[in-house]
Amino acid sequence: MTNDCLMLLHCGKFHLDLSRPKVMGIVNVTPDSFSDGGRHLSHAAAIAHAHRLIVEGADMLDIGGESTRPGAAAVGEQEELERVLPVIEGLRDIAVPISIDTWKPAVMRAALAAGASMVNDINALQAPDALEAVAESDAAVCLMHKQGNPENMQLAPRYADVMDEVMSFLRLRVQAVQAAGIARERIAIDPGFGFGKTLEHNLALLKNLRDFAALGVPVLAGLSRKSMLGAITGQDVDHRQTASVAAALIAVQRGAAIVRVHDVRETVDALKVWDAVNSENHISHG
Ligand code: 9MG
Repeated sequence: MTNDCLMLLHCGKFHLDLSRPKVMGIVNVTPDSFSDGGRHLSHAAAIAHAHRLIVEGADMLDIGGESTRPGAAAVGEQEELERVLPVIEGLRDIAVPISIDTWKPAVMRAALAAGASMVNDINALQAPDALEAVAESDAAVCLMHKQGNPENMQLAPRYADVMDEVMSFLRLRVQAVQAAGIARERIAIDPGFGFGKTLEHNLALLKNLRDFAALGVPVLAGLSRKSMLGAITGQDVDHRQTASVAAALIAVQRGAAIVRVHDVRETVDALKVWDAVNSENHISHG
């Protein structure tokens, strides 16, 4: 599938060609993800899961040690480091970029030193010292919009105009990040589906996702298994795979360059079908 943004994303030694959409596989290293008791087993399970996602076709991995679900409490820096670092170190030699999902500068620095080449920050590098932590590396960064924090963000999301506010926020953050010395080729943006948004807000963002591409940097969309899909389908979180694949396809159709997903194999297959229909080099019938 050719996407209309002919862009590269520079993630350390990796230069991702985004003329075709990329699939970012989610590896959560939180107690509820690999709840097998001991820490060593959790790390081994997370590493095995990451390898499985690569076999299934993930173009990159997003590793996180702090849950960002609505209502989730923050974890301490040391705890987060103990969760994610052994996993990143265990994946150091894989052939796809590793993104670290964190808003904490100390975790960013340690993860980048351990082999990560992208920072996925739900706080858009607004924490003190976060800009510097990424600027002193050659890593890429994803700047996400949110209203509030995971603990309180779904209590009463409110916008005068959700598109206008999210676009303005991301425009300003791209400017701030560039001013800190991070080149445009290292920046992606994300409207932050479900982060301080009602179903109506999320639908408005998805309908108008293409407008974000006008900011001139790749758009990442994370819709996988989110409660907006539960609200639409009536399915609980364990039965939102079909809705998640549909949402990823819609996001790509509307200009997303990267989709962040749990169900890599299914998303990759769906994108292959889409690509076969949309690519210029159709299979000919002889
Ligand atoms: C960590 N995380 C959870 N949901 C996310 C989303 O939608 N986008 C990004 N960038 N990160 C997310």
